[in-house]
Amino acid sequence: MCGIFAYLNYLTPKSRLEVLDLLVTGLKRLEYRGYDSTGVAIDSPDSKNIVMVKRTGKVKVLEDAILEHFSGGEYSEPVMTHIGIAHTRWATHGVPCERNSHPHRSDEGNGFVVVHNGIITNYNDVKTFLAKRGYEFESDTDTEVFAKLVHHLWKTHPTYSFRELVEQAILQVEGAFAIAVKSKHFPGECVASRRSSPLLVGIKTKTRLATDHIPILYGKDDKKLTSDQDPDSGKPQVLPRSDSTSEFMPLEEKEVEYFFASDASAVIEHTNRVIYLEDDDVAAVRDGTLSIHRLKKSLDDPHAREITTLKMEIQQIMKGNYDYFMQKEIFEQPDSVVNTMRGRVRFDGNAIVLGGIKDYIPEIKRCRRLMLIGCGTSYHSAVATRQLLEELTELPVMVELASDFLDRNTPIFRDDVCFFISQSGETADTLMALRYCKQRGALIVGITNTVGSSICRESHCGVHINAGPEIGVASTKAYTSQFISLVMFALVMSEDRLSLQQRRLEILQALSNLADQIREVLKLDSKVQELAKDLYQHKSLLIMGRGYNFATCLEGALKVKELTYMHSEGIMAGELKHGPLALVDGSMPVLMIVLRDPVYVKCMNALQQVTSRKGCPVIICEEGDEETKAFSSRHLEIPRTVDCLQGILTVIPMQLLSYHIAVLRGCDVDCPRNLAKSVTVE
Ligand code: G6Q
Ligand code: GLU
Repeated sequence: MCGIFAYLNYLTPKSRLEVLDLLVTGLKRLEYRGYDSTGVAIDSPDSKNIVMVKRTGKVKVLEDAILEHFSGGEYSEPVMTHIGIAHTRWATHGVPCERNSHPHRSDEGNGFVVVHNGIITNYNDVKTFLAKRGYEFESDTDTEVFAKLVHHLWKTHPTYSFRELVEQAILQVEGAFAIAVKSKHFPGECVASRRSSPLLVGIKTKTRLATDHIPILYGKDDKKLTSDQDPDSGKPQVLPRSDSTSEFMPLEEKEVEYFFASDASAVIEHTNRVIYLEDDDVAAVRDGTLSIHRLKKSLDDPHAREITTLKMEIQQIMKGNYDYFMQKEIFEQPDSVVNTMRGRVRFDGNAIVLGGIKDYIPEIKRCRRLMLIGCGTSYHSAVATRQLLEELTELPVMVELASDFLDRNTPIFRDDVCFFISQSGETADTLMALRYCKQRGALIVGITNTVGSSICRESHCGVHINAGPEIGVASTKAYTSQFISLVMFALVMSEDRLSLQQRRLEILQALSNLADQIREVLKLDSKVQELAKDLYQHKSLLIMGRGYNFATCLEGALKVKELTYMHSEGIMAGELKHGPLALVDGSMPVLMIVLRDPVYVKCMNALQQVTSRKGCPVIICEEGDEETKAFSSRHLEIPRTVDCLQGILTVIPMQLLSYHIAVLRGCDVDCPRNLAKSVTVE
C-alpha cells in the first residue's frame, strides 16, 4: 500500500550515514503515497548485526531519531558493499505504532529483516504453523510471519541460497505484496519480490549498461511441488528447492548501485534505468549481480525483463513555487490537458489518433456495450463523459464503481469492451475488476496515468493520460486528463459518422481553446479564496447540478470531503424535490452549477426552488449571464465552451474551493487523514 525503498551499493564505497541519508530521502519521495509510520534497517558497524530504527508518524520524525541514534564516528566509515532497507507503512494489520512498524525481524538476533507493502491474507495459517515450531510474535502484523517463515526455512534447509529461501516463503503466502528482505546471514545480498503491489529496481552504474534486458531464470522443475514437511501442520507446506537454470547471463556489473522502490519518484534522482517487476518475479542481488527468477514458466512469459529509461524529471515531482502539491497540480492543468492531447489531436486536420488503441477500434465498434469502471475520482471521469460516449458511439454505456461491480458479480460477455480508469494503475478494486472481465473474454482497455503500472500491463490496449506525476492524494489534473482521454476516444469512434461531423468539429474546436479557458478559470483563484472564507466554518456544503455537470457535483463533493473533512454532497438537481430540498434553508451552504446548456431551464427551476426556501447559493454560471447571476450575490463566472466539456471548466473552481477551505481549516492538503494515494488493498 505504501512505500518500500532499499539501497544496495556494490564496490561503490558509502558510509552507513550516507546510506541512511539515501534511505530517508527515498522515503521522503514516497511520502505522498500516504503512510502512518516508518522504519529503516542497516548493518551494525562491525557488520555482524542489523540495526533498526522505527517511528510512528512522519519521515521527519524518523530522520531525527536516526540523527540521534547514529551519531558515532564508526558510522562514518565507508563500506564497499552494503544493503539498507526502508519502509513507510499504512497499517492494515495492527494499529500504527513502533512495534508494528517495518522492518520486521525473524528472531531476536535480527537474522532476516523484511519490509512489506500489502496484505498477506493467509498469515494466520502461517502463524499457526510457525507458532507450533516455537516462534513467538512481537507485532500484530501479517508481515512478521514472512520474516519468521524465511528464518524457519533457513533452519530447515541450510543449503538454500537467500533467494531460494525467499522464493520458497513466497510460495507459501497468499495475498498482495511487495517485499524486500535483508539478512545478516547473507551480507551484501538483497532479495525482493511482488504480487499485485508495485515494485521496481533502479540500476546505477558508472558506465553505460551492457544490456537493456535482464533474462528471467526459471525453476528447473515446477511440477514436483510437494510437501517435505510435517504432515501434521497442514498448510503451509514447504516445497522442494527449485534450482534455477538459464542459458542467459544475469546483469553483472563491476561497480553498481541498486534501488528497490515502490515507484520511480524514489529513484529518479539517482538513475533513470529501471526494471518494473511483474507479479511473482523474484529479484536477487548477490556479489553485485542482479538476477530475476520465476518459479513457474507459463507459455506467454517473456524471456527477459526490459530495462526502461524513465523520462520523468526530478523537477516534475517537486513542489515548485507552490505551497502544496495539490495546488501545483491544479495550476498545471492548462499544460496537463495539452499533454493528454499532444501527438493525438491534429486540430488542423480535425484528426485524432490514439496509438494505444487504434488497432482495436474496429473490434470496439462491433462490441455489445462499453463499460467504464473505476473508483473515486476516476469513476467520476466516467460519469462525466458517459453522455458524450452514448451520443458519439451510439452504444449502451455502463458506468460502474469497481467495488460494487465485483460485489454484484456483474455479467460480462466476450463482446463487451471494458475500460479501467485509474490514475495510479494500481488500485486493487479496479485491478480485480479488470481481471474478472478479462477472464470472461472482454476486451480490456486501460486508461491510466502510470506507465508500467499493473493496469497498464494487464490491459489489451489503452490510453496513457500523460498528466505527469500526481503527488497530492486528492486527484485533480488526473481527473481532467482522464476526462479528455475519454472525449478523444468518443471522437475516434465517431470519425466516420457523417451525421456526427458537425458535433465533432464543435468539440474539436472547443478542445483547442481549452488550455486558455482553464487559465481564465484559474484567475478566479482569489475570488474562490474569498468564498472559502465564507464557507470554511460551516459543517456541510451541498453541490447541485445536472446533465454534463452532475459529475462535477460528485467530484466537487468528494474533494471537499477528503480535503476539509466537512460533509459535502453532490446532488442531482432533478432529485431535489424527491428529498434533498428538505435540507435547504437560509443557513445551509449550497453551490449550484447553472450553465447555458440543454438542461439550463431545468437548472433554473432548481435554483428557484432553492432561493424560494431562503437559500442563498453560490452560483457557477457562464460569463456575462446576467439573468442567472441575478439570483445570488455570490457567483463564479466561467467561459463558454461546448456542453460536453463544461465539466472540465466547472470542476476547477471546485478543486480550488476545497483546497482553500482545507488550508483555512488547517488540514493536511497533500495527505488527507486516513487516505492513501495508491489504494492497493481492497
Ligand atoms: C480522489 C482520490 C481517489 C482516487 C481513487 C482511485 O481524490 O485520489 O478518489 O481517484 O482512489 O484511484 P486511481 O485513480 O489511482 O485508481
Ligand atoms: N500489512 C502490512 C502491515 O499492516 C503492510 C502494510 C503496508 O502496506 O504498509 O504492516
